[in-house]
Amino acid sequence: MLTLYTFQGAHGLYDVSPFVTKAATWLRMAGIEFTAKPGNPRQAPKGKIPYIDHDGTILGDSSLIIEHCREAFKVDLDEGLTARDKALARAAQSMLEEHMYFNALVLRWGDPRGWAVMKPFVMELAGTLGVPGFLRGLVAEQIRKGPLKNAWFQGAGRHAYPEVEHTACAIADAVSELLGDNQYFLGERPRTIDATVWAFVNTVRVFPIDNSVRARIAGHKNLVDYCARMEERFGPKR
Ligand SMILES: N[C@@H](CCC(=O)N[C@@H](CS)C(=O)NCC(=O)O)C(=O)O
Repeated sequence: MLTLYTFQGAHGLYDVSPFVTKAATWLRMAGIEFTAKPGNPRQAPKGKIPYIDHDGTILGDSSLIIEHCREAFKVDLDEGLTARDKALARAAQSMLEEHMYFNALVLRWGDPRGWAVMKPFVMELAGTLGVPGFLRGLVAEQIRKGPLKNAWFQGAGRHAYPEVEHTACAIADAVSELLGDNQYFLGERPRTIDATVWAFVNTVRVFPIDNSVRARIAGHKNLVDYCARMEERFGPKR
């Protein structure tokens, strides 16, 4: 039995965390049945979500989860890829997970336009954890410090918001260029990298923050069509 520990959906997204969406999408792509349950970073093996419990094996990190499941369930979505395609997938993964992610973090948790959307969500989450109404605003501000600290140490958090948007737009342009006319990121077949590309692009595309990054993605027809294609075929459901 496989349990995926997640955050929570919002605004039509399967999960507000692109890493959770990536893992859940890959499991769907691989045809592996799983149950999704709310996770707790304090109980996660690496202090982060997602993590899994697979017949008693507890494992954190979306990429390690995918590697584990690939072996355990004998599914290889990347069969026959060239070394160059694998390298391209690795580059795209790093660009989205280690760079775009932190820019999106700043635009969600730091930029007032993002925080206006995030704060009610975090307050509601605090409510589900039993925090009384009058304290939820304070608790949300406290929780906000965590992601902002992470973004500060990574570096994105030290830039002005327009600079962060500029970088995130450049990444969106790069993904669009690399996708080109392909149906999926590396061609006509969905591969592991599509779980990452779709999760990160679609999360920024859908999360309702009024900034230039969303507008930039919306202006790339190939990205919009790709997101719709992935959603229809592999979008995980709660
Ligand atoms: N490399 C990890 C990153 C996971 C990650 O950053 N998760 C965030 C949510 S998007 C998290 O759990 N943050 C909680 C925290 O840092 O306390 C993966 O691929 O799963």
